[in-house]
Amino acid sequence: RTSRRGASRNQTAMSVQLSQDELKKQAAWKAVEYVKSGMRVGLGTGSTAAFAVARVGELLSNGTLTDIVCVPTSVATQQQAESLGIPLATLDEVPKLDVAIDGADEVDPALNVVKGRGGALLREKMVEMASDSFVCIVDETKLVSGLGGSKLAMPVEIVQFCWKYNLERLRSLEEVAGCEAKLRMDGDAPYVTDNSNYIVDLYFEEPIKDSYAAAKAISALEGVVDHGLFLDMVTTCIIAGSDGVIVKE
Ligand code: ABF
Repeated sequence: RTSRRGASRNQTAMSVQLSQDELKKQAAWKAVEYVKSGMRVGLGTGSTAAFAVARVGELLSNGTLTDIVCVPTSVATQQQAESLGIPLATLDEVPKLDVAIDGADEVDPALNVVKGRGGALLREKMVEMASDSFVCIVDETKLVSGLGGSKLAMPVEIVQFCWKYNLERLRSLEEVAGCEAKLRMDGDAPYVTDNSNYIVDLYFEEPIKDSYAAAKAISALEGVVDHGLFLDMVTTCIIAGSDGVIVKE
C-alpha cells in the first residue's frame, strides 16, 4: 500500500518530470516551425532534440512537410529518424544545410552553449557548423550565467591513444585552471563515442573565465578531437519555461 505521503511525493516528482518533458516538447515543436518543405535539416541528439525529430516525422507523414532531407548528429538520432521514415543523408552527400535543430546542456546570456553530455558533440558540431542556422532548444533549467556554471560536465572528445596523457594535459591547461577532469565511463569500461573516441568530462567550481581562450587551448591539444564549447554558433535559441516559450535571436 503506498502511503499517502509517498503517493504525493511520487506525484510531485511525476508532475515535475511531465512539466519538464512538456517544456522540452514545446521548445522542439516551436523549432520545427523553422523547417520548410525542400530544406536540408540537421537533426540533433538528446531528449529535447528527440521531440523535434518526432515532430518532423509527424509533419512528413501528414504531408505538411515534403521534400526534406535530414542529417542526423548521432547513431541514436539516425535510428529514431529511420524508424519514422525520415529521409536521411550524410554531410558527404549534403555538405550544406539550411537549418539544424539541437539541444544543449547550458546556455549563457550570449547564447554560447555547452553541448555533448549526450556524447554526440563531434557530429553535432560538424552538422551545426555546416548549417546556415542553428536553432537551439532548451528548457529553462539549462540557463546559466556563465558556461561551466552548472557544475556539470563540459565534455571533451579525445582519441583513445594515451588517454591518460591527454587527460592530464587537459587538467593542466591554465585556461581551465581548477577544473576536475574525469574519463567518462560506461560501466567498467570507458565510454566510446559513435566515432570510436573517448570523452573526458571537465567539471568547474566556477564558470569558465574566458570560454574563447578555453576553447582555443583545449582544441590546440593534439590528442583532442573536439569539445563541448559551441561558441558563436547558435542563431536562434528557443527557451521553454514556466512563463511560456521565449525565442532569443
Ligand atoms: C545534445 O543535447 C547534447 O549536445 C546535449 O548534451 C543534449 C542535451 O540533452 P537533453 O536535451 O536531453 O537535455 O544535443
